Amino acid sequence: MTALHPVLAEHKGTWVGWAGGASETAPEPFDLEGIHIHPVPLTATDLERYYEGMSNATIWPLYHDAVETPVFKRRWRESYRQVNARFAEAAAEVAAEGATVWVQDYQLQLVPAMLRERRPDLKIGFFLHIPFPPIELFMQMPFRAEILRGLLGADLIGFQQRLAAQNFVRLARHLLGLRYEGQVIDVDGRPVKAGAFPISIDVAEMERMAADPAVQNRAKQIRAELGDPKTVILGVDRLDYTKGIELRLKAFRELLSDGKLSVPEAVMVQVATPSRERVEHYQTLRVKVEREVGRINGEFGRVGVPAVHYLHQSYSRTELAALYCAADVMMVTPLRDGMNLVAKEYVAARADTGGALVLSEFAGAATELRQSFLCNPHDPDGVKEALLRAVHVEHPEARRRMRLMQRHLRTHDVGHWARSFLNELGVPDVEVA
Ligand code: GDG
Repeated sequence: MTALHPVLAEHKGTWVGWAGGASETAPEPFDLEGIHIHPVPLTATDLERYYEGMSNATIWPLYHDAVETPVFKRRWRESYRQVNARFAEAAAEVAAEGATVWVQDYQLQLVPAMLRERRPDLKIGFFLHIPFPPIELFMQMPFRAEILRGLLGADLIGFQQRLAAQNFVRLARHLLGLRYEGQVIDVDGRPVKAGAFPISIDVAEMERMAADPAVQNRAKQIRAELGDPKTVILGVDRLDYTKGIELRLKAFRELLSDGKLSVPEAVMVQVATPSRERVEHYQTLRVKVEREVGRINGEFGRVGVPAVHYLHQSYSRTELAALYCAADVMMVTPLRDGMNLVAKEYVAARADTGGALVLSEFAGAATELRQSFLCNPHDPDGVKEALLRAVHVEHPEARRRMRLMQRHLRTHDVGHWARSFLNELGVPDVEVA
């Protein structure tokens, strides 16, 4: 939603989305910050089966290289169908004749086909924010053909990466025997296009926020509160097992233990925003991360001087911007990530052209942010080496890298993402679901 807000406001679109919380009925539609909101309710059972179950314990891990074992349960599947039908119904109800509906993400993969059936007059786009797995992995999905047919209800299916789009067209041939030419699949005579549309951020907004004197002062204050260390290393993620938080902590611990880094010259700040707390994988992860933080602080901290400042909390956007400005090294080390907006936010926030980004090759952002310190998150020594290079990079070299990445982002912001997708869909005016 954060990424789509400027797009929706600009196009005066209607947002058909979860009302938040558990309830049988949704509030009446309303307007908020230039956007028309049409809430859809989810009951407590939907939350458990559709959202926490099918979406976040089956599809999420399966599409992220099965870095955690996907859980398959039949009753979750039925709930996924029901909720997708509810969203399709709501979109069919609010969309004007011939309108465009843009369906977002893995929780709604059946919606394009359901919507096409109800409203063949609509133009339908779908964007997947997370990776799309290779055929071998996707084939584990119990109702795989139904999901694929659901997606194929769209006119245009957008992915973060070219490879994901390729996985998809190959899968359509493999599973349903559909023919394709380039990225266009022939679905019973109807062309369905797959393509890569790497998402981005509101770059100008982040630059403005980071330049705000209040944010700059807060950044200085954060550094002072940390004891004015030489090097502040930062991580900002939802507490999710795909984000590689543990491996990053381990790299830091080993560098302290090797004597390559020391406290208090170097400190680490890890913001781990609470996420999906009722899903078991996430509960286990929290225990592991907190154990590692405890271990590092136990071994390398002193009274009043922790080595890792661990914050299992949510922050305001301005506080995040201040943290970005305060950090010498940003660590973004996912095992697999569709894009990773934090990496882009950090680069955009560093208009002072300081700072260094350590970035996993397995984040979609790595395709674009080539001047970061890239690493393979599966190789602990590689991660340590990238972190050390980022810590010791000379200032002119750091500035050169940052500037090149900033130049790229200024022309590839979230507006560019939305326009590219919608242009490809052939739309001047849009409704976004
Ligand atoms: C999915 C895909 C893809 C984080 N903590 C706080 C907070 N955040 C904001 C960040 C950033 C966003 O949340 C996280 O975006 P990411 O891209 O890093 O990761 P996912 O949540 O996994 O997003 C991902 C994305 O969709 C978009 O397509 O890039 O690959 O997994 O904007 O700044 N925001 C606030 N307080 C926090 O504590 N306000």
